[in-house]
Amino acid sequence: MVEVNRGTTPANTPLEARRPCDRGRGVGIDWRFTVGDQVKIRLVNEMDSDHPMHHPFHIHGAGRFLVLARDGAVEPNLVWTDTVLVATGEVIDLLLDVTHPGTWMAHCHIAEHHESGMVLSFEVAPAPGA
Ligand SMILES: [Cu+2]
Repeated sequence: MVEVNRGTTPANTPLEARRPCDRGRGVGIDWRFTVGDQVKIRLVNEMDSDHPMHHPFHIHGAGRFLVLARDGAVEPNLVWTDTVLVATGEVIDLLLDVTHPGTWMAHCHIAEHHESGMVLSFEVAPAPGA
């Protein structure tokens, strides 16, 4: 069988997600939110990664999000969703509306990528006084 793409492993398909206000690369992913938060998240799918391709990014039940912009261009059709396709080389800005407490997962929806490490878990605390 001809190999079209290199095999994916946690070493060559890292999921690096950070808030726009975070600085630097490769910082640990430690999302901690509270119900009621509205969080901006930037997804960067680097063209020069070891495994450049589109990634359907999904956030489990913590809430819903809007795609605010793609490559800096404001998204004209704001629709609540839980998954967005991040094209190769694309930068997407999301606004996550956090509505449900618990431990949740965010990941690429391609099973091979998820299993090779494009996944994180994060915590959502209940709303104060709840
Ligand atoms: Cu993927």
